[in-house]
Amino acid sequence: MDASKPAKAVKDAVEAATEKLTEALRPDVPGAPGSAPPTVEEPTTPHDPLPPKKEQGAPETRTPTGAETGAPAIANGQQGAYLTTSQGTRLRDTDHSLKAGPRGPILLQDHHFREKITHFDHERIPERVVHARGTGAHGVFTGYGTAAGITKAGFLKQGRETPVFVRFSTVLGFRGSADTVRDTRGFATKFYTDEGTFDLVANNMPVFFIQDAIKFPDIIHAGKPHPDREIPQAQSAHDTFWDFVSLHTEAQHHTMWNMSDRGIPRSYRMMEGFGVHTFRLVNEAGETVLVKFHWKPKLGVHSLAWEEAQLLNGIDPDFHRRDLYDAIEAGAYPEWELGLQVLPDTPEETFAGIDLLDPTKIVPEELAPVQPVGRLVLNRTPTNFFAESEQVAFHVGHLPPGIDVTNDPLLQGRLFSYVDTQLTRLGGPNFSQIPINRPHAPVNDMLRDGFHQHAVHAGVAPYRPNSLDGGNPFPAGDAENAFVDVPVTVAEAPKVRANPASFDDHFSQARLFWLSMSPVEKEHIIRAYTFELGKCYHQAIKERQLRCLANIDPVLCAQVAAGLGLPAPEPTVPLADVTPSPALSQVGRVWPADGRMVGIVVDPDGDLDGVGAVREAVFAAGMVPLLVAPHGGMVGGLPVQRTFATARSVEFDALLLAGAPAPAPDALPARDAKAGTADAVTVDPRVLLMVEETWRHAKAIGGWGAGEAALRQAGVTGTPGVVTGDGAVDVLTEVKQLMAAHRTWERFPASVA
Ligand code: HDE
Repeated sequence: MDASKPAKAVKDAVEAATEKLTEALRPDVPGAPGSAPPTVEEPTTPHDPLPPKKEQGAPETRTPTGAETGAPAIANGQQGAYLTTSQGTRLRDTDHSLKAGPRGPILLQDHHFREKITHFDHERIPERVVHARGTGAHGVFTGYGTAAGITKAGFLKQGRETPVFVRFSTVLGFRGSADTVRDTRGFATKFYTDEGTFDLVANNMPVFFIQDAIKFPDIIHAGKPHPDREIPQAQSAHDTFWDFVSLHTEAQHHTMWNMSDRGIPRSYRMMEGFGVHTFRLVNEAGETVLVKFHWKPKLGVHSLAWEEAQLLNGIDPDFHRRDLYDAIEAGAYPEWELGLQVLPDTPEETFAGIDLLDPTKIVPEELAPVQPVGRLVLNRTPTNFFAESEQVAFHVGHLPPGIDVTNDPLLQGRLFSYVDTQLTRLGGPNFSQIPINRPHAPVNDMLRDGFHQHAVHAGVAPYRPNSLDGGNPFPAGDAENAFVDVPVTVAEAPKVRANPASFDDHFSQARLFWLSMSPVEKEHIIRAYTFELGKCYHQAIKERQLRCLANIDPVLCAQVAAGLGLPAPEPTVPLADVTPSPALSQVGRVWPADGRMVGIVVDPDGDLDGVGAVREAVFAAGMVPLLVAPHGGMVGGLPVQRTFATARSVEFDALLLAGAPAPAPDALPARDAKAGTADAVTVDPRVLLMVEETWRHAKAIGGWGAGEAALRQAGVTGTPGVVTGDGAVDVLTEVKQLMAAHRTWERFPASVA
């Protein structure tokens, strides 16, 4: 490093140079593995490791105690051109163990062999007990300053930029499970603020299954695969889940959210996030308010169709992960606004009759609007999944001055669990020193030693008070921005294992959610309950859950009962008289289509007019075009991304037909079962299947020229959401408008009001 330049300048220069190089290597569509195209022959000329891809970020290079190092991010990766041992000794050969002659045996002295195998034997760490399946991205949060009056937290100050790392996840599935299962999604954000790290460990649903943390192992044991056969994976459609939620009725509200379209998001980019609990904010003057945290996605809240989700679980189990990375790589940076529902901090801790300590309740936005306080943009993917997404460790107790907790009994339990779990998952008490977890604020914590200690602490007196280290570290006060434990008065009360009486209402807000849905969303909820309960083995469990549904809504109960072939029971409690909250519905507005995938079917033997222009127009609209052709390689000078054999409609948000390709040579059921019976058709049957599925999933379809004829053959011309015309780009313009509403909802007729 050039010692004459400040470290930060060197770091910026290296990163800028890396950016330039990778810009030059940038492929057309996202997803290229590696930052440079490979050669057919094995490369043999030694050179340094390739730079990361342009969109890849990495943890800032900080010391274990939070100081800037000035080193570029790549300083944490492999160095030099030559293969070495872990100690940096160069090696001649890593393909043959050291043997007594070519026929062996292997010699115990082969330290390279032993090091390589031993390290490999220990590559895996325990997966998270919940939220094991997830994926992360780097970004930046910018405060609007609108929260300045209610909290002293600096990262919310106007224009203040704070680096963040976000990890999205499912809850139930194992680390290798599919992304698009029906489940709650985690939405955990680490803000590396200069006043200490703040973790907002949120979900995409605003309520939780249980009111007291002591029940967390119970709900998770019920949701995870059955312990005898270890099935089913990553889903709630099984007896133990429904056994628990039907007996433990406080779970009914969250269960309703899971059965709604929120349980199958289209993309992590299109999810809301909720802190669930009520938190307490404190300002410079020591005044407090209660708040609920909300993330509002710029792209709106959208979901998959259930059949799409099911198909994707097989066709692209990494769908959400890929979608996030592809969007960032394509420059369609996902964005959210952080918002607060601000509620008065009264001794009762209630608002409009809603107990703010009950995590099974929301405060409808119509009663307390969500006020925007900042903007989150995700603009970098990890350079290394394990180092970043896997090793990131969140904790609800990572709080900066200005944000404090409440007595919500679920939150109180979480305050214990999150550190505890990292001890085994990350192998000891020093997990905050792992690069992705390093704070960006100076750390002087008197914590010492332990497994994997990365810091080299000086001094002799890690205790307080001391005189041998000159009294350091010193306690901070208000003037030094110390954390504020708000001195909330705790009412005198007996020690009991009990809930407040207000926690006994288990059905009113499930009903509120149901009544807030549009007809098509209600249909999806009916179908989800019917499907999930239909997968249960035992009749008694289905009957018990129907009793719960009867207490939520008679129409919902009757429809699900009919699907299960069971009588609909009568309610056992009076139906709650609630006012619907239109903000809960996902349907009826328009949103930007950034980062959406558009499949373009081309016929290499047909007229390719307009294909190039449409492809450019899709790029220009911030979306990603994927050319689909009978074979790989190039068509009309353009690269093919999918073949009829590899493509499936569920990968695309819209389908464009630029031709009517005849059945390709591989359109044989024996080669590709999707081909079905190819005999009767003049268009490749896989293209017709794509059109049929896209139509069934209510997504936009467009065609021009011969493409229009293919749509006619598929029998969809003239139906809602199918655009035909002469000009390719005009067709795209209309298709884009349809995509803004996410789906052509008329194609899903509803039977309930
Ligand atoms: Fe968590 N939760 N949780 N949780 N949670 C974990 O921490 C726990 C709860 C949430 O991407 C674990 O590091 C208890 C609510 C997310 O790394 C563990 C209770 C909400 C993530 C844990 C809850 C969440 C976790 C597992 C009941 C939404 C993934 C691994 C009181 C507001 C974070 C880990 C990531 C992860 C405990 C309830 C969100 C075991 C005891 C409510 C997004 O510590």
